Amino acid sequence: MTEKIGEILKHFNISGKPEPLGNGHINETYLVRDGGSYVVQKINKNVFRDPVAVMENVRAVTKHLRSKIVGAGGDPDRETLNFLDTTDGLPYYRTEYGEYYRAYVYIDRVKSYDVAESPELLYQAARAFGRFQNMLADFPAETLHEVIPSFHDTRKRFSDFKRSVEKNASGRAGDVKDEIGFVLDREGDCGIIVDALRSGDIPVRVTHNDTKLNNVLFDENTDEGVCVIDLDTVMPGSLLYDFGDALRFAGSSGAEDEKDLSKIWFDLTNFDYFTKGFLEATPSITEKEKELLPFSVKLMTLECGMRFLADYIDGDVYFKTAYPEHNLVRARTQIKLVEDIENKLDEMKKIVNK
Ligand code: ADP
Ligand code: GN1
Ligand code: MG
Repeated sequence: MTEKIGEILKHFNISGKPEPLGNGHINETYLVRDGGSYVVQKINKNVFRDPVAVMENVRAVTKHLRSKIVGAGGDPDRETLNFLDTTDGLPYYRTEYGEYYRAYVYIDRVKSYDVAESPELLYQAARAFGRFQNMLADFPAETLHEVIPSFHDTRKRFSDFKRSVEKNASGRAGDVKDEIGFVLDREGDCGIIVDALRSGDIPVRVTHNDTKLNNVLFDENTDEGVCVIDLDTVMPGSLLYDFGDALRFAGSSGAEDEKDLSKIWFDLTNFDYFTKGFLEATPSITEKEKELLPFSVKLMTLECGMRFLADYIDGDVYFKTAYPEHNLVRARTQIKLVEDIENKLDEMKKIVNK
């Protein structure tokens, strides 16, 4: 059971007709134009088991970002999210059915992209994500809740994947043997970043952890990266998660759910522009992190591919899908990208060292 969205708005003291917004895979997102414009989101409770903890993280992070933006002479109403309290003074509204909603100010005159339309856009995205990480460099990591435990622990993702295949809840595993084999052949890669974090070879940082291109808003006129959004997964992590995951998505020649695999490859020009923007914005990057940049793109793409494939085999219980094969189509683009990245790792290393 859910409450009508119109009822929800009252608790944030806003009114208007909600329209669906964006192409996120997790939350239900609406744009509401009132006197001002607002984004209202229903938090996905299947993904975020503790929405109160999510909101504590997000509020603390945006407060920190706000003070950094003000300190740098920026515009805090545009460069970070600004959440509304409910009429009860809470950062979320809980319905009688136990669903959680939140609202924040819609940032106007921006664009959001689901595919990289130009290398310059990637340069801008990289600067925005790099800046974001930099602004959180002195955020007290220990105060953040781990809202999705082991989110980018690829070794754990691999064992979850194997469990999904064994369980075969949807009965689909038999139809995707080649894809399953592709993932299983790469078990050896899965521990490399988590082990480097555990041994202290690379530092733990506060990271975004979901650096999809459509989680940056770009200025409508200048295409500059204005604001990093979708802050639910901000947690302690590795710089490599943000770098790799961003290029998994934006380094691709096509959409994440492109059905024609002949249109999917890993674009080295995109990689070049993103790497340039990211390195410029993250002066504290260590030599070891730099060395692992190309590999991180492969690993984060493999991780996402195994998550899509596992969800297909589980029966589409995690990611939003628009049609029955959607998760499989997504898994196949990721697999195609991993194959291509494997062939391009040497060129990617040269670009990083340039
Ligand atoms: P999800 O977790 O489902 O990905 P997001 O918070 O990323 O949810 O929101 C989904 C999409 O809504 C974004 O990718 C973006 O396109 C759009 N969006 C969200 N907030 C804003 C905003 N303040 N201004 C403009 N577009 C937004
Ligand atoms: C989800 O929420 P969204 O659409 O920005 C997912 C990411 C995946 C991505 C794949 C909390 O991101 O981890 O990489 O889909 N977010 C969560 O497109 O699981
Ligand atoms: Mg998103």
